[in-house]
Amino acid sequence: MGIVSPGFFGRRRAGNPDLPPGQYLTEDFPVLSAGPTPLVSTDDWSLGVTTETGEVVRWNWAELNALPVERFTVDLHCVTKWSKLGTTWEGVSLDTLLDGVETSAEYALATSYGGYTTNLPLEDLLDGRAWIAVRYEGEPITPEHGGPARLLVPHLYLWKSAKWVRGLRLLDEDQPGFWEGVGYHNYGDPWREQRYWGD
Ligand SMILES: Nc1nc2c(c(=O)[nH]1)N[C@H]1C(S)=C(S)[C@@H](COP(=O)(O)O)O[C@H]1N2
Ligand SMILES: [Mo]
Repeated sequence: MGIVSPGFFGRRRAGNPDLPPGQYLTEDFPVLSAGPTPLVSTDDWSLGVTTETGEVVRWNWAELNALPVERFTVDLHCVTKWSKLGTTWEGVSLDTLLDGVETSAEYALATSYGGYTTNLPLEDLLDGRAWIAVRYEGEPITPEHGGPARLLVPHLYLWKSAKWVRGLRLLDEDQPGFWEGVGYHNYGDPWREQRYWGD
């Protein structure tokens, strides 16, 4: 019989390779909103991309849904330590959306109905890593989870996934968003546990 450290098995039991450090699994879908839920009708909804030169490209609901909609399954990691694995969404990839947008900006600030903002490098929105999601588990996204449309950037902590998204500002200089401005990490990689400023 070999010598086996109990700590090794303990970690193996707890260790889910899909779970970033410090996170726990949850089956339900918590709602985290910094303010009231804005109720935005799809008749009124639009998404505007504003480039660093001030050019605006805008899609209304029908125009967004006329773009190729992808179905994708991703894991969600909230900075408050819950993770939800294997969530399935439908939405338009930011690669598709930004395809015809002329820009040399390096940063993006997502803006939401209700006033929320969050920032990230523009490249993190590209290469199949970010979507404007319009459906969750086969149904329209409920208002509390960001419907009619939310940004999803699942490789970063979930505060980067702006609910009720209404715009993307493409910027030459980084501009902190709502949580980033009060001490959350500017980038927010769950695998490097970048929760707060200085992590
Ligand atoms: N517009 C907006 N988007 C937001 C937030 C918010 O308060 N307002 N909260 C963020 C945070 S901290 C998290 S964890 C997720 C929560 O998404 P959920 O409520 O669908 O779980 O939304 C993010 N997007
Ligand atoms: Mo969060």
